[in-house]
Amino acid sequence: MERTWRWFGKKDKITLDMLRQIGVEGIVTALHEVPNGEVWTLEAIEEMKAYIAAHGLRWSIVESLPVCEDIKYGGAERDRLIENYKMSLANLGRAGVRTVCYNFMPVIDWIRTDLQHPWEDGTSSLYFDRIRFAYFDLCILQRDGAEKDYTDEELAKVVALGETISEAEKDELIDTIIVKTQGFVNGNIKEGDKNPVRIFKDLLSLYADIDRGALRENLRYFLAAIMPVCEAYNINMCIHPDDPPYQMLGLPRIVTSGEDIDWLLHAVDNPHNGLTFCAGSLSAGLQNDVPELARRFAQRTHFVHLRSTDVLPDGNFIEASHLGGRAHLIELIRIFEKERPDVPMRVDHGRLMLDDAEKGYNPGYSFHGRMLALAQVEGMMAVVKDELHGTL
Ligand code: DNO
Repeated sequence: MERTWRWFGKKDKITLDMLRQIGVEGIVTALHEVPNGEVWTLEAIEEMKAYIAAHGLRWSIVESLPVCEDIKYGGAERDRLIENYKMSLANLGRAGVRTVCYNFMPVIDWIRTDLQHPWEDGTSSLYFDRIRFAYFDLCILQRDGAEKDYTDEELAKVVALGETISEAEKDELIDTIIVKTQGFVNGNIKEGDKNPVRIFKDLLSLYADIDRGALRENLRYFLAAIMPVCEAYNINMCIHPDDPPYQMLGLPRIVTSGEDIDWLLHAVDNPHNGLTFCAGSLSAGLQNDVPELARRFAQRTHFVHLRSTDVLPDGNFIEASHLGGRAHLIELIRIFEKERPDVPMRVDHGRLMLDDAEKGYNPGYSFHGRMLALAQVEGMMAVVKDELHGTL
């Protein structure tokens, strides 16, 4: 597998020179400064590509070319925005950047409640706490019908939390769930936006009439519309699974399981319609046997995210070590090294360790934590390659 790294552009505190030193071959990035829905120009793409090449690296993957909400819920602007998306894809193709990661999660991309959940060894990781999330849903958003999504026991715990949570903790929860984890991935809400809860509730209301079936049809419509451009420019689209892979906030989520992936790959049965195999996201759903999914979908996987989670008995989940957890990365590496030896892979998320916490990196995207994970993954890759080809 190609060793890639998610880099957030020239403003990233982690420089391309640093990445060369740690064995990165390919860069995963986006034109983060272009507002969602606007066309990525050929000039801007070529400028980014040349900057990366000047540092001895290549631009391997776009993560992400964001899909606007209008396309997801089928709003009035859908066709115009799809035309813009096609123009961006064509420009990427002209520049020779041919793998594009995107997601089709309504309103909110990945969801976590804690950015610095402490580990015993002094490091910290991302975390999802179901009761704190339920508190956000029930007591901060005050979403209609939210109680139906939680058990009586969970509702009682939310009431108990309400008695102790401080205003600062409430603000932090809002900031984590809908601002800090979203802004930097070109989400709907950015740092500094006034009244994020209001914006968020307005966004949720766009999906009042959209169920899983309707969202699937909108994904099919989008993919069918862009496939001719993907064929013309040999671009592989790779959809990112929902993180975590289950229904939340009354929103439909449609990339949660083998059945969902099977549906979307068949709905538009074209090799350019493929998958980002995000092992971490898939592993957070107990319905998923991650190596089994890798075996099933390796041929339509164009990009791999190596990360793992542990799901705890109360429905919480924690980002595990890359050497542990439900994703079983060593088995995934065996599968992909055999089936798709050239597929790009990036380590996904890392713990905060050493001086990472002081640097203000984007949540999940620490330097030392990811570097440690990359070293672990490289070690596993070397062993697997030796098993397969006796190359060492
Ligand atoms: C979070 C990321 C996601 C991912 C998008 C892809 O860490 O894995 O934000 O980049 O969902 O579109």
